[in-house]
Amino acid sequence: MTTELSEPGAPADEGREHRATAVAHPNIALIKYWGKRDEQLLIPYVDSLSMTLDVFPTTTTVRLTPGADTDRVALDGSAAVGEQRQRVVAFLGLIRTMAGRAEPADVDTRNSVPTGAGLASSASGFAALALAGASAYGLDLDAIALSRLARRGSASASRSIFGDFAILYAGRGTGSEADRSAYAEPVAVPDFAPAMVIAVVNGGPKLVSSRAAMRRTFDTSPLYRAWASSSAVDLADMRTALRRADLDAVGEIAERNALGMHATMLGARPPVRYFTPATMAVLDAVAGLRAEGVSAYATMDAGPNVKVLCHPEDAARVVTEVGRAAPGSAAVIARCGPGARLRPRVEP
Ligand code: 2P0
Repeated sequence: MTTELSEPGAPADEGREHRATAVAHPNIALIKYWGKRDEQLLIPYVDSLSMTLDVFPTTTTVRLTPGADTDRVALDGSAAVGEQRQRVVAFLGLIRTMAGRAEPADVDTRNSVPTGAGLASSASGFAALALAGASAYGLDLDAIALSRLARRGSASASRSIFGDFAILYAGRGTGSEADRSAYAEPVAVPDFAPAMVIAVVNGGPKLVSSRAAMRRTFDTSPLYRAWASSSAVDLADMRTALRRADLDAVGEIAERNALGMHATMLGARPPVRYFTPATMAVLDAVAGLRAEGVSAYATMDAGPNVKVLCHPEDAARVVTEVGRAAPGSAAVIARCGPGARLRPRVEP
Protein backbone atom coordinates (compact mmCIF):
# COMPACT_ATOMS: atom_id res chain seq x y z
CA MET A 1 0.00 0.00 0.00
CA THR A 2 1.39 3.41 -0.87
CA THR A 3 0.43 6.53 0.98
CA GLU A 4 0.24 9.72 -1.04
CA LEU A 5 1.53 12.57 1.06
CA SER A 6 1.13 15.31 -1.55
CA GLU A 7 -2.15 16.64 -2.80
CA PRO A 8 -2.48 16.73 -6.58
CA GLY A 9 -0.78 19.92 -7.70
CA ALA A 10 1.76 20.04 -4.87
CA PRO A 11 5.10 20.71 -6.55
CA ALA A 12 7.44 17.74 -6.23
CA ASP A 13 10.36 20.08 -5.55
CA GLU A 14 8.65 22.07 -2.81
CA GLY A 15 11.36 20.98 -0.36
CA ARG A 16 13.94 22.77 -2.47
CA GLU A 17 12.09 26.01 -1.94
CA HIS A 18 12.88 25.60 1.79
CA ARG A 19 9.32 26.25 2.74
CA ALA A 20 6.39 23.88 3.08
CA THR A 21 2.89 23.85 4.49
CA ALA A 22 1.26 20.69 5.81
CA VAL A 23 -2.20 19.90 7.14
CA ALA A 24 -2.88 17.09 9.63
CA HIS A 25 -5.92 15.98 11.58
CA PRO A 26 -6.15 14.73 15.16
CA ASN A 27 -6.75 11.07 15.91
CA ILE A 28 -8.64 9.44 18.76
CA ALA A 29 -7.27 6.18 20.08
CA LEU A 30 -9.68 3.26 20.35
CA ILE A 31 -6.87 1.36 22.06
CA LYS A 32 -4.92 3.89 24.08
CA TYR A 33 -1.26 4.75 24.32
CA TRP A 34 -0.48 5.50 27.96
CA GLY A 35 3.00 5.20 29.47
CA LYS A 36 6.45 5.25 27.89
CA ARG A 37 9.28 2.77 28.08
CA ASP A 38 11.75 5.38 26.80
CA GLU A 39 11.13 9.02 27.65
CA GLN A 40 13.94 10.36 25.46
CA LEU A 41 12.86 8.62 22.26
CA LEU A 42 9.14 8.69 23.19
CA ILE A 43 8.72 4.94 22.87
CA PRO A 44 5.31 3.78 24.13
CA TYR A 45 4.95 0.88 26.55
CA VAL A 46 1.87 -0.47 24.73
CA ASP A 47 0.64 -0.65 21.13
CA SER A 48 -2.25 1.69 20.30
CA LEU A 49 -4.84 1.93 17.52
CA SER A 50 -6.74 5.03 16.45
CA MET A 51 -9.23 6.66 14.13
CA THR A 52 -8.10 9.84 12.38
CA LEU A 53 -10.83 12.50 12.36
CA ASP A 54 -12.02 14.79 9.58
CA VAL A 55 -12.40 17.79 11.95
CA PHE A 56 -10.05 20.15 13.83
CA PRO A 57 -7.09 20.18 11.42
CA THR A 58 -3.77 21.80 12.21
CA THR A 59 -2.03 23.76 9.43
CA THR A 60 1.69 24.34 9.83
CA THR A 61 4.15 26.23 7.65
CA VAL A 62 7.91 25.82 8.08
CA ARG A 63 10.18 28.31 6.31
CA LEU A 64 13.96 28.23 6.59
CA THR A 65 15.49 31.55 7.67
CA PRO A 66 19.23 31.28 6.92
CA GLY A 67 20.06 34.78 8.22
CA ALA A 68 18.31 34.42 11.60
CA ASP A 69 20.08 33.41 14.82
CA THR A 70 17.17 31.45 16.28
CA ASP A 71 13.94 29.63 15.44
CA ARG A 72 10.70 31.59 15.61
CA VAL A 73 7.57 29.69 16.58
CA ALA A 74 4.05 31.12 16.32
CA LEU A 75 0.99 29.29 17.60
CA ASP A 76 -2.33 30.66 16.39
CA GLY A 77 -0.68 33.97 15.58
CA SER A 78 1.14 34.52 18.90
CA ALA A 79 4.76 33.73 19.74
CA ALA A 80 4.95 30.37 21.51
CA VAL A 81 6.78 30.48 24.84
CA GLY A 82 8.10 28.10 27.49
CA GLU A 83 7.77 24.38 27.05
CA GLN A 84 5.55 24.67 23.98
CA ARG A 85 8.27 26.57 22.13
CA GLN A 86 11.00 24.31 23.50
CA ARG A 87 9.33 21.16 22.17
CA VAL A 88 9.07 22.64 18.68
CA VAL A 89 12.67 23.92 18.73
CA ALA A 90 13.96 20.52 19.92
CA PHE A 91 11.97 18.83 17.16
CA LEU A 92 13.41 21.18 14.52
CA GLY A 93 16.86 20.32 15.89
CA LEU A 94 16.15 16.65 15.28
CA ILE A 95 15.08 17.35 11.68
CA ARG A 96 18.21 19.48 11.16
CA THR A 97 20.43 16.65 12.39
CA MET A 98 18.69 14.17 10.07
CA ALA A 99 18.97 16.59 7.13
CA GLY A 100 22.54 17.71 7.86
CA ARG A 101 21.54 21.37 7.76
CA ALA A 102 21.82 24.17 10.29
CA GLU A 103 19.50 27.02 9.26
CA PRO A 104 16.89 28.13 11.80
CA ALA A 105 13.26 28.24 10.74
CA ASP A 106 10.05 30.17 11.16
CA VAL A 107 7.16 27.93 12.19
CA ASP A 108 3.60 29.12 11.92
CA THR A 109 0.96 26.75 13.34
CA ARG A 110 -2.79 27.21 13.26
CA ASN A 111 -5.00 24.89 15.29
CA SER A 112 -8.74 24.76 14.83
CA VAL A 113 -9.18 23.05 18.18
CA PRO A 114 -8.42 24.24 21.72
CA THR A 115 -4.75 23.48 22.43
CA GLY A 116 -3.98 21.20 25.38
CA ALA A 117 -7.57 20.23 26.20
CA GLY A 118 -7.34 16.51 25.55
CA LEU A 119 -8.53 16.97 21.98
CA ALA A 120 -5.37 15.63 20.41
CA SER A 121 -3.90 18.96 19.28
CA SER A 122 -0.38 17.64 19.87
CA ALA A 123 -1.12 14.70 17.53
CA SER A 124 -2.24 16.88 14.61
CA GLY A 125 0.38 19.49 15.55
CA PHE A 126 3.45 17.27 15.46
CA ALA A 127 2.19 15.30 12.44
CA ALA A 128 1.85 18.56 10.49
CA LEU A 129 5.21 19.82 11.81
CA ALA A 130 6.97 16.56 10.90
CA LEU A 131 5.71 16.67 7.32
CA ALA A 132 6.20 20.42 6.76
CA GLY A 133 9.59 20.39 8.53
CA ALA A 134 10.89 17.32 6.67
CA SER A 135 9.82 18.85 3.37
CA ALA A 136 11.25 22.32 4.10
CA TYR A 137 14.62 20.83 5.14
CA GLY A 138 14.66 18.59 2.06
CA LEU A 139 14.31 15.23 3.83
CA ASP A 140 12.81 12.54 1.64
CA LEU A 141 10.93 10.28 4.05
CA ASP A 142 8.25 7.70 3.32
CA ALA A 143 5.11 7.65 5.45
CA ILE A 144 6.46 5.10 7.94
CA ALA A 145 9.67 7.07 8.42
CA LEU A 146 7.57 10.23 8.88
CA SER A 147 5.53 8.45 11.55
CA ARG A 148 8.79 7.64 13.38
CA LEU A 149 9.83 11.28 13.15
CA ALA A 150 6.40 12.54 14.31
CA ARG A 151 6.63 10.16 17.30
CA ARG A 152 9.64 12.10 18.55
CA GLY A 153 7.41 15.18 18.90
CA SER A 154 4.45 13.42 20.51
CA ALA A 155 3.93 9.68 20.27
CA SER A 156 0.25 9.94 19.29
CA ALA A 157 1.27 12.20 16.35
CA SER A 158 2.76 9.22 14.53
CA ARG A 159 -0.80 7.87 14.03
CA SER A 160 -1.99 11.17 12.46
CA ILE A 161 0.41 10.67 9.55
CA PHE A 162 -2.22 8.20 8.33
CA GLY A 163 -5.92 8.59 7.63
CA ASP A 164 -8.77 6.37 8.80
CA PHE A 165 -7.41 3.72 11.17
CA ALA A 166 -3.76 3.40 12.22
CA ILE A 167 -1.72 1.37 14.69
CA LEU A 168 1.33 2.63 16.58
CA TYR A 169 3.69 -0.14 17.59
CA ALA A 170 5.51 0.07 20.91
CA GLY A 171 8.41 -1.69 19.18
CA ARG A 172 11.11 -3.77 20.82
CA GLY A 173 14.61 -3.50 22.20
CA THR A 174 16.32 -0.29 23.23
CA GLY A 175 18.07 2.63 21.56
CA SER A 176 18.13 2.58 17.79
CA GLU A 177 16.33 -0.77 17.62
CA ALA A 178 13.46 0.70 19.68
CA ASP A 179 13.44 3.84 17.53
CA ARG A 180 13.27 1.80 14.30
CA SER A 181 10.55 -0.55 15.50
CA ALA A 182 8.21 2.04 17.08
CA TYR A 183 6.28 3.42 14.12
CA ALA A 184 2.71 3.71 12.87
CA GLU A 185 1.08 2.14 9.85
CA PRO A 186 -2.43 2.04 8.40
CA VAL A 187 -4.92 -0.62 9.46
CA ALA A 188 -7.15 -1.44 6.50
CA VAL A 189 -10.78 -1.57 7.60
CA PRO A 190 -13.03 -1.92 4.59
CA ASP A 191 -16.69 -0.97 4.91
CA PHE A 192 -16.42 0.60 8.35
CA ALA A 193 -17.12 4.33 8.56
CA PRO A 194 -18.56 5.14 11.98
CA ALA A 195 -19.24 8.61 13.35
CA MET A 196 -17.53 10.02 16.41
CA VAL A 197 -19.30 12.75 18.35
CA ILE A 198 -16.76 14.98 20.09
CA ALA A 199 -18.44 16.35 23.20
CA VAL A 200 -16.48 19.34 24.45
CA VAL A 201 -17.59 19.81 28.03
CA ASN A 202 -14.59 22.00 28.82
CA GLY A 203 -12.29 23.50 26.18
CA GLY A 204 -9.82 25.01 28.68
CA PRO A 205 -6.28 23.73 29.16
CA LYS A 206 -5.95 20.68 31.38
CA LEU A 207 -4.45 20.95 34.84
CA VAL A 208 -2.00 18.08 34.38
CA SER A 209 -0.35 17.57 30.98
CA SER A 210 -0.77 14.13 29.46
CA ARG A 211 3.00 13.72 29.51
CA ALA A 212 3.23 14.39 33.26
CA ALA A 213 0.11 12.32 33.96
CA MET A 214 1.36 9.28 32.09
CA ARG A 215 4.77 9.49 33.76
CA ARG A 216 3.19 9.61 37.21
CA THR A 217 0.83 6.76 36.36
CA PHE A 218 3.62 4.60 34.93
CA ASP A 219 5.88 5.27 37.91
CA THR A 220 3.40 4.99 40.79
CA SER A 221 0.11 3.29 39.87
CA PRO A 222 -0.15 -0.35 40.97
CA LEU A 223 -2.93 -0.69 38.38
CA TYR A 224 -0.81 0.33 35.39
CA ARG A 225 0.76 -2.99 34.46
CA ALA A 226 -2.53 -4.86 34.80
CA TRP A 227 -4.11 -2.43 32.34
CA ALA A 228 -1.12 -2.71 29.97
CA SER A 229 -1.49 -6.50 29.76
CA SER A 230 -5.26 -6.33 29.33
CA SER A 231 -4.73 -3.70 26.63
CA ALA A 232 -2.82 -6.26 24.54
CA VAL A 233 -5.92 -8.47 24.68
CA ASP A 234 -8.11 -5.46 23.85
CA LEU A 235 -5.98 -4.78 20.77
CA ALA A 236 -6.32 -8.32 19.46
CA ASP A 237 -10.08 -8.22 20.09
CA MET A 238 -10.28 -4.80 18.43
CA ARG A 239 -8.59 -6.02 15.26
CA THR A 240 -11.17 -8.82 15.01
CA ALA A 241 -14.08 -6.43 15.67
CA LEU A 242 -12.80 -3.99 13.02
CA ARG A 243 -12.37 -6.77 10.49
CA ARG A 244 -16.01 -7.65 11.06
CA ALA A 245 -17.05 -3.96 10.94
CA ASP A 246 -18.90 -4.68 14.19
CA LEU A 247 -19.56 -1.27 15.75
CA ASP A 248 -20.94 -2.70 19.01
CA ALA A 249 -17.84 -4.82 19.56
CA VAL A 250 -15.51 -1.97 18.54
CA GLY A 251 -17.33 0.40 20.91
CA GLU A 252 -17.37 -1.99 23.85
CA ILE A 253 -13.66 -2.69 23.55
CA ALA A 254 -12.79 1.01 23.09
CA GLU A 255 -14.86 1.99 26.13
CA ARG A 256 -13.38 -0.66 28.42
CA ASN A 257 -9.87 0.19 27.26
CA ALA A 258 -10.34 3.93 27.93
CA LEU A 259 -12.04 3.51 31.30
CA GLY A 260 -9.29 1.08 32.30
CA MET A 261 -6.68 3.69 31.36
CA HIS A 262 -8.46 6.26 33.53
CA ALA A 263 -8.57 3.71 36.36
CA THR A 264 -4.77 3.47 36.22
CA MET A 265 -4.66 7.26 36.68
CA LEU A 266 -6.99 7.11 39.68
CA GLY A 267 -4.52 4.62 41.16
CA ALA A 268 -1.53 6.96 40.67
CA ARG A 269 0.04 8.63 43.70
CA PRO A 270 -1.15 11.32 43.91
CA PRO A 271 -4.12 10.43 41.68
CA VAL A 272 -4.78 12.06 38.32
CA ARG A 273 -8.47 12.63 37.66
CA TYR A 274 -9.68 14.19 34.42
CA PHE A 275 -13.37 13.36 34.98
CA THR A 276 -15.63 16.27 35.91
CA PRO A 277 -19.34 16.19 36.79
CA ALA A 278 -20.11 17.09 33.15
CA THR A 279 -17.97 14.15 31.99
CA MET A 280 -19.98 11.81 34.20
CA ALA A 281 -23.27 13.24 32.94
CA VAL A 282 -22.21 12.54 29.34
CA LEU A 283 -21.10 9.00 30.23
CA ASP A 284 -24.54 8.47 31.83
CA ALA A 285 -26.23 9.80 28.69
CA VAL A 286 -24.25 7.34 26.56
CA ALA A 287 -25.31 4.46 28.81
CA GLY A 288 -28.90 5.77 28.60
CA LEU A 289 -28.77 5.76 24.80
CA ARG A 290 -27.57 2.16 24.86
CA ALA A 291 -30.42 1.20 27.16
CA GLU A 292 -32.73 2.55 24.46
CA GLY A 293 -31.09 0.43 21.79
CA VAL A 294 -28.76 3.04 20.26
CA SER A 295 -25.21 1.82 19.62
CA ALA A 296 -23.20 4.53 21.39
CA TYR A 297 -19.88 4.03 23.18
CA ALA A 298 -17.63 6.49 24.98
CA THR A 299 -13.91 7.03 24.98
CA MET A 300 -11.89 9.71 26.78
CA ASP A 301 -8.35 10.97 26.65
CA ALA A 302 -6.25 13.14 28.93
CA GLY A 303 -9.03 15.61 29.60
CA PRO A 304 -12.68 15.88 30.63
CA ASN A 305 -14.12 15.72 27.10
CA VAL A 306 -15.92 12.62 25.84
CA LYS A 307 -15.88 11.12 22.35
CA VAL A 308 -18.86 8.96 21.43
CA LEU A 309 -18.59 6.31 18.73
CA CYS A 310 -21.88 5.62 16.95
CA HIS A 311 -23.52 4.89 13.60
CA PRO A 312 -23.62 8.03 11.42
CA GLU A 313 -27.43 7.92 11.35
CA ASP A 314 -27.53 8.12 15.17
CA ALA A 315 -25.04 10.98 15.49
CA ALA A 316 -27.64 13.79 15.61
CA ARG A 317 -29.47 12.00 18.42
CA VAL A 318 -26.21 11.55 20.33
CA VAL A 319 -25.53 15.29 19.97
CA THR A 320 -28.99 16.09 21.37
CA GLU A 321 -28.57 13.77 24.37
CA VAL A 322 -25.08 15.07 25.11
CA GLY A 323 -26.37 18.66 25.01
CA ARG A 324 -29.18 17.74 27.39
CA ALA A 325 -26.79 15.97 29.78
CA ALA A 326 -24.16 18.70 29.81
CA PRO A 327 -25.72 22.11 29.19
CA GLY A 328 -23.14 24.53 27.88
CA SER A 329 -21.15 21.80 26.16
CA ALA A 330 -20.56 21.80 22.42
CA ALA A 331 -20.64 18.70 20.23
CA VAL A 332 -19.13 18.17 16.81
CA ILE A 333 -19.82 15.17 14.58
CA ALA A 334 -16.64 13.71 13.11
CA ARG A 335 -16.05 10.93 10.61
CA CYS A 336 -12.88 9.21 9.43
CA GLY A 337 -10.44 11.76 8.08
CA PRO A 338 -7.33 11.96 5.90
CA GLY A 339 -3.68 11.50 6.75
CA ALA A 340 -1.15 14.34 6.84
CA ARG A 341 -0.81 16.17 3.51
CA LEU A 342 1.43 18.81 1.99
CA ARG A 343 -0.55 21.76 0.79
CA PRO A 344 0.12 22.97 -2.73
CA ARG A 345 1.99 26.26 -2.74
CA VAL A 346 -0.32 29.16 -3.57
CA GLU A 347 1.65 31.67 -5.63
CA PRO A 348 1.00 35.29 -4.66
C1 2P0 B 1 -3.67 8.29 22.97
N1 2P0 B 1 -3.16 10.02 24.72
O1 2P0 B 1 -3.40 7.12 22.65
C2 2P0 B 1 -3.48 8.65 24.44
C3 2P0 B 1 -4.70 8.36 25.23
C4 2P0 B 1 -4.00 10.57 25.73
C5 2P0 B 1 -4.79 9.46 26.25
O2 2P0 B 1 -1.47 10.07 23.31
O3 2P0 B 1 4.17 12.51 25.78
O4 2P0 B 1 0.39 13.96 23.71
O5 2P0 B 1 3.72 13.70 23.66
O6 2P0 B 1 3.94 11.21 23.66
O7 2P0 B 1 0.85 11.74 22.59
C6 2P0 B 1 -1.67 11.93 24.67
O8 2P0 B 1 -0.32 11.88 24.84
O9 2P0 B 1 1.97 12.30 24.78
C7 2P0 B 1 -2.09 10.61 24.19
P1 2P0 B 1 3.53 12.42 24.44
P2 2P0 B 1 0.73 12.52 23.84
O10 2P0 B 1 -4.10 9.12 22.16
